[in-house]
Amino acid sequence: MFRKILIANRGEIALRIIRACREMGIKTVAVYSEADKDSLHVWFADEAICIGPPPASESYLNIPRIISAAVISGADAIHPGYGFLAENAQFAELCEKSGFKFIGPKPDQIRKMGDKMEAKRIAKQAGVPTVPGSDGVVKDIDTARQIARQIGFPILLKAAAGGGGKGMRIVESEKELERAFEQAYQEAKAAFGRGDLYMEKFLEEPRHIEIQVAGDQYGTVCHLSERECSIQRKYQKLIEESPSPFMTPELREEMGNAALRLIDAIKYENMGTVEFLVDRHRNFYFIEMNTRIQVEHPVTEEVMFYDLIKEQIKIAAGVAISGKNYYPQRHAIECRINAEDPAKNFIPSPGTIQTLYLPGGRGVRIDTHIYAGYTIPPHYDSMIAKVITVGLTREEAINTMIRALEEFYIEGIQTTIPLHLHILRQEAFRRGNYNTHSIREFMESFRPEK
Ligand code: MV4
Repeated sequence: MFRKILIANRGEIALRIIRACREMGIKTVAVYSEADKDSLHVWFADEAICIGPPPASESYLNIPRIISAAVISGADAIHPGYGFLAENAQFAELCEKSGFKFIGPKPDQIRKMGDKMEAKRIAKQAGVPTVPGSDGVVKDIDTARQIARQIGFPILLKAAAGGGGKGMRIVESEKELERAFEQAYQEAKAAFGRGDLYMEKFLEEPRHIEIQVAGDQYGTVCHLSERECSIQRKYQKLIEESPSPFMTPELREEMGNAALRLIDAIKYENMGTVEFLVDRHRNFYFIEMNTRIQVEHPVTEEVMFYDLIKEQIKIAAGVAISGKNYYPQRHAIECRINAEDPAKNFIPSPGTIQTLYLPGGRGVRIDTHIYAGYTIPPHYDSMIAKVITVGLTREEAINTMIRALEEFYIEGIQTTIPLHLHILRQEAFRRGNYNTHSIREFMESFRPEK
């Protein structure tokens, strides 16, 4: 097992990893930017090293500084968390070349799944259903027109280098195609340095359901069932839950096996997530794979009684997994609390937390790095806490969540808590009758008091 792990991240996920390490008897090294000197991850780690000024490009994304911190501290492994360098193949490569175990997949596995078209090609070859569309890059507008005629409108243009919704464009008819193609290409080129586009049939009102997977260094794979993440705004997830209210035992078996075929095809080693869109007829289609631990991993932990971070560390250290799949035994929901003002179009609301009461009691888990007196810096992601509730039934988990969010008391900044409460009280949500478009309706009836 590792003796000392450097955590190349900040905020709640850095804390989450530090806590797992402490329980495993592994020493921890925090890295932090000048803006994070009063952060809890700095306090809770055994050692902490300042790696630069507030902008992420000069600190949490600065590879030479992080590797230097690992050298100085004598760490034997690096955990990237999520975001920042978690899916940077070059970073993973450099960690290993510098003698540190990267707690994540092999660089070529990150690379393959990072290229969304390549990922889709591998999935298709492994017998995983994919959305009908182009086979690879759509080279020019004539090819685009030809494929669109085959699959039918509406179609979706996606950036090969994209992911997470960036650089996507819906095209309703042939007369819009040429302009959309040009715009999407330029946008992708500006955002990712690569304009390549691929095309898919646009699915109407799909659900976003993802399968948690794990693979070890000996080729053994398993899945840990699904999370439903259909409640998203601007491709940022707001609420996640497990099991999905739309799931059936048969669909879970099929989607789980499909996810395993994909990771088996690349001999994936690490925790990972295979994302699918599911239509109203329960047809499912692979869209992308995330080769990291995810923000919403706690909902899986709470329904399985399985510590995903500890298991991830063990896999990196060469421990074998059993190969048996896991199924939800309870129901869990997560609400992501952001320091944003939902009354002012979600404008970020950094600042000092004057007063704080965090909810507790039965069935409530809070993953957060905030405390009374803490100043939220403006430089990073606005997520400040995750509230996870668990119950024997979905209804119980929802009712506990409402109770917990009503108890959550925070002064000094604005948060997305009022929006969460509004969504949790919607009849459609309570019935489990929602999809990736439902957020629009929920927002329309949302009247934040001011
Ligand atoms: C789609 C789609 C409909 N049809 N692909 C958005 C983020 C990226 N991961 C994939 N996304 C979508 N791809 C086809 N062929 C609709 C979405 C989509 C979406 C997906 C998941 C969660 C929320 C979403 C909100 C709008 C659109």
